[in-house]
Amino acid sequence: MRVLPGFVLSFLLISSVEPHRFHLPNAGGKYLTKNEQWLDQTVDHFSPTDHPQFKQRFYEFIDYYQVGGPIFLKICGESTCPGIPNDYTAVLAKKFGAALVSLEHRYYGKSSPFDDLTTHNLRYLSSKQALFDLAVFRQYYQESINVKYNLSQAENPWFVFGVSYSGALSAWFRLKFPHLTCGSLASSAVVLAVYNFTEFDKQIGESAGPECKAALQEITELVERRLQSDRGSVKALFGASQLKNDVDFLYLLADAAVIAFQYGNPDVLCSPLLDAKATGKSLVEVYASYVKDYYFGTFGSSVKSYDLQHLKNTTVSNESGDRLWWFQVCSEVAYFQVAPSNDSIRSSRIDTKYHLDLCKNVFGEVMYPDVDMTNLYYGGTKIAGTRIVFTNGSQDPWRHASRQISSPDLPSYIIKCHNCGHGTDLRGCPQSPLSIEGNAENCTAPDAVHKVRQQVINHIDLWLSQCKDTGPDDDEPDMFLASRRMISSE
Ligand SMILES: *[C@@H]1O[C@H](CO)[C@@H](O)[C@H](O)[C@H]1NC(C)=O
Ligand SMILES: *[C@@H]1O[C@H](CO)[C@@H](O)[C@H](O)[C@H]1NC(C)=O
Ligand SMILES: *[C@@H]1O[C@H](CO)[C@@H](O)[C@H](O)[C@H]1NC(C)=O
Ligand SMILES: *[C@@H]1O[C@H](CO)[C@@H](O)[C@H](O)[C@H]1NC(C)=O
Ligand SMILES: *[C@@H]1O[C@H](CO)[C@@H](O)[C@H](O)[C@H]1NC(C)=O
Ligand SMILES: *[C@@H]1O[C@H](CO)[C@@H](O)[C@H](O)[C@H]1NC(C)=O
Ligand SMILES: CC(=O)N[C@H]1CO[C@H](CO)[C@@H](O)[C@@H]1O
Repeated sequence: MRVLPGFVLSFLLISSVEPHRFHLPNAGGKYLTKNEQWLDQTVDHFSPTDHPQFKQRFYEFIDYYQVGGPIFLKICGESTCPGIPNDYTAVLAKKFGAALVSLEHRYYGKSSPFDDLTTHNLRYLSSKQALFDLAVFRQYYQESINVKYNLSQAENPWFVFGVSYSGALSAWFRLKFPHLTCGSLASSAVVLAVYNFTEFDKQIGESAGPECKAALQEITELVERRLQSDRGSVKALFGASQLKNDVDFLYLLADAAVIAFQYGNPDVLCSPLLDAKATGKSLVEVYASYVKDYYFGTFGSSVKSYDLQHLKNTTVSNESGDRLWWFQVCSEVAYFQVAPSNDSIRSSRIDTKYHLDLCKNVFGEVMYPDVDMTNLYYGGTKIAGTRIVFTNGSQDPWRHASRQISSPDLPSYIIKCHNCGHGTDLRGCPQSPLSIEGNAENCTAPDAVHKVRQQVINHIDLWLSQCKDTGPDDDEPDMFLASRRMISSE
């Protein structure tokens, strides 16, 4: 998943759209607020001597807030953060009488510490710095809401939320700063850094089912063959002539199939392919129509995201997210979506070396994602935090980088249905077009979504109420009463 900075489509705003980034469909203009506020943030939290600052963007929405109630921090991940969308987190905020706040991730959107994104300037782009940003913001905002309500030293109960990479940040925030939040929702949270992420392709095969999978494999073979004989025409057929490197092109083709399953539209892809098989139409041509109409059209991805020239561009723009996320991939988390050695859907030319070469090419120096250090720092699937609720969608290829097992302190739920993908608990299905408030009526098993949502609500309710008893500071004013029960029961 390349997951996200924003471009406007006529009816849908997608924040960044390739599957090697987790591209999450965006809110399409339905925001509770887009009113930017700014925080002076430290560029390097780990330097003992040097403390330059940059401006980091955040948003607040307090219409649902009942004084003394909880503060919900919705973590923004690897994309521009244009505001606070009126999504399912907002539904929860209303239910709990919570203030909603959201901080843009450093470097993305308008929160870049540097004017130029050279490799050297990206040295402060990491999840570790981002978590520290969240901690600083949490303290800053607590003070500012105290001032607003003329309270001193008050501590509201906080809860953090995130999906995908920001879901991992949500879990990691609770792990590393347990005194700053009562709990965390980690939706489709990729907490395990994986070097050769072959399970990703395998899950696509399982989500597709045997016939659609076989059709996709046949397409890969046919395209590979045509790349040998007539490279130019097959790229042109997909509108991707600008990609000089054949494997970049094959990567685009793999991603295009992934998003159908990742975001809950399997039939948009598989129905026409199975029909082509049955009626003898050209599979490659039918796939090319899908890529152009759906992946580039409806979904809003672009060929550019796969173009090395674009990834090398160091100018700060609304399209910098591709480069920034690759930097995090190449340095910290990998998730290299390499072809499994057997029964792969994607081309076997998409291998480990392809990814390492891309990193070297784009950033101009040898980079090696130190996944062992990342997992050592956070614990991977053995994360030893408490009060974190994990959710996964059954069809989502990313779920294999999420937590595997459930325990009382770290409950984990899987939502099973034909179109349950990435972040389904918060976003519903399908996610393109997205029903911004996360309506689940078009999930093939709405009850599966409702059940997990109810569990999530129960955990939030319980953990907010327990927060005061176990909080670090017994002298706090008794501000937690409002959070002991939800404001409304549905
Ligand atoms: C970036 O901004 C330009 C100019 O404002 C706009 O035309 C373009 O669609 C935007 N692209 C994205 C990806 O948001
Ligand atoms: C704030 O609280 C102080 C002390 O309780 C009080 O004197 C003051 O009038 C309050 N100010 C506002 C704006 O409510
Ligand atoms: C990843 O795959 C490559 C190529 O198959 C192999 O050489 C390497 O040892 C693998 N690395 C890990 C950490 O699995
Ligand atoms: C780099 O990106 C900027 C902003 O999108 C654009 O104006 C510029 O032309 C790009 N440079 C190259 C060499 O493509
Ligand atoms: C390779 O995949 C096929 C199809 O799933 C399976 O039947 C076969 O056993 C696999 N071979 C190996 C060596 O894993
Ligand atoms: C569910 O699907 C129907 C038919 O496509 C559509 O009209 C309706 O708007 C969808 N509902 C939601 C909440 O997306
Ligand atoms: C609780 C639960 O079902 N978690 C699932 C999350 O995804 C992983 C990977 O598929 C499963 O192994 C877990 O069972």
